[in-house]
Amino acid sequence: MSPPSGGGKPRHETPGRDPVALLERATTGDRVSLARLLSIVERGGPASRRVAALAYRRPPPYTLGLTGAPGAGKSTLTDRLISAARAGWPGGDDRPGEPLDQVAVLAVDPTSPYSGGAILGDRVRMQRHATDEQVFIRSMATRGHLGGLALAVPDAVRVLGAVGMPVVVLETVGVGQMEVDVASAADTTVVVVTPGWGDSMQANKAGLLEVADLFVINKADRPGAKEARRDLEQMLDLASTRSPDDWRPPVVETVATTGEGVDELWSTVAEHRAHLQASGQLERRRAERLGQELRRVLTARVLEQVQQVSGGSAFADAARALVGGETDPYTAADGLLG
Ligand SMILES: Nc1nc2c(ncn2[C@@H]2O[C@H](COP(=O)(O)OP(=O)(O)OP(=O)(O)O)[C@@H](O)[C@H]2O)c(=O)[nH]1
Ligand SMILES: [Mg+2]
Repeated sequence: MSPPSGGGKPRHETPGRDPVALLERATTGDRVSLARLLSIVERGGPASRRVAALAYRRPPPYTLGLTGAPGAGKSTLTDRLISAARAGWPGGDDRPGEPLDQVAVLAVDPTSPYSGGAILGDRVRMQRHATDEQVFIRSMATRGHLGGLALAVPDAVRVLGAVGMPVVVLETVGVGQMEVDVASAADTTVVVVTPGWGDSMQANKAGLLEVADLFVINKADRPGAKEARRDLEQMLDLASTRSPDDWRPPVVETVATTGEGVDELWSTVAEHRAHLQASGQLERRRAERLGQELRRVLTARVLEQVQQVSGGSAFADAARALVGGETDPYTAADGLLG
């Protein structure tokens, strides 16, 4: 599954649009094919269904979600995490200390219409890895099909896994419901806050507390880190009474700009991963997420059907019959769906 590392990589001729051929080429390290597969998934429609049909039959990658308010330092932190991740999982793993072949980053911005790797800031902030053949960075935004990002992101993650990426870092901006949905598509969800009034409170209000497996107080070089930690620990004290899980989200302080605390963050992520594996929760969570995904696809399909039906002549007839007092909306709906 691993692509050839280093130089001497054969230059691939422009791949076509056939998902099977694209996936094959992407698996051997062809980034153009991988980018094309992700574009297909992002656009949605029949072609993306063919890609999903292949990707979901291969194992998923380990997904690390990073979410938090705009400017919290997620990209700077991701850049540092890439270096830590490339050194491998620290201990406890089947391949302890062995370098990870590849790392993929999916930067998701639900508030931006730009996409396809066009988020310049992310590129600049992860610049150190721009020339690393084994690091793949891609941005995704709202543009896309019915159901949007909530469908496209898990598909993209599966494509990255299908081509052999062992770890995918999912960076999501913001604090809304969509972000919570995307963040919770990860195996380990990291909520990034910064010192300063109300930031950790906002994480609580936005429902991020519910999905956080661990908290990072980034920009710990600024005043207020202690207070932020105290706020978070207090919220966790209250939350832990209702949590059936025996995992209390740790709070890690980092300075992403210098890399301080990043090794601790990475080893805490590894601890959480080991906890999920040992307790059988990894399988349970993934099964739950797949069920949720299936519900989303069903909802999107039913909505499509409603749009189709309500645009047809049978609908116009039924509406006229309603006006004429010849039927009722329930009987009419039964007729249209039948
Ligand atoms: N002082 C300080 N500044 C930081 C730290 N981490 C990041 N920054 C700065 O904060 C700014 C935002 O960093 P980004 O990494 O782009 O933050 P982000 O969360 O990815 O931002 P969006 O993707 O726009 O939501 C940059 O100017 C960083 O240099 C830190 O630990 N300390
Ligand atoms: Mg960013």
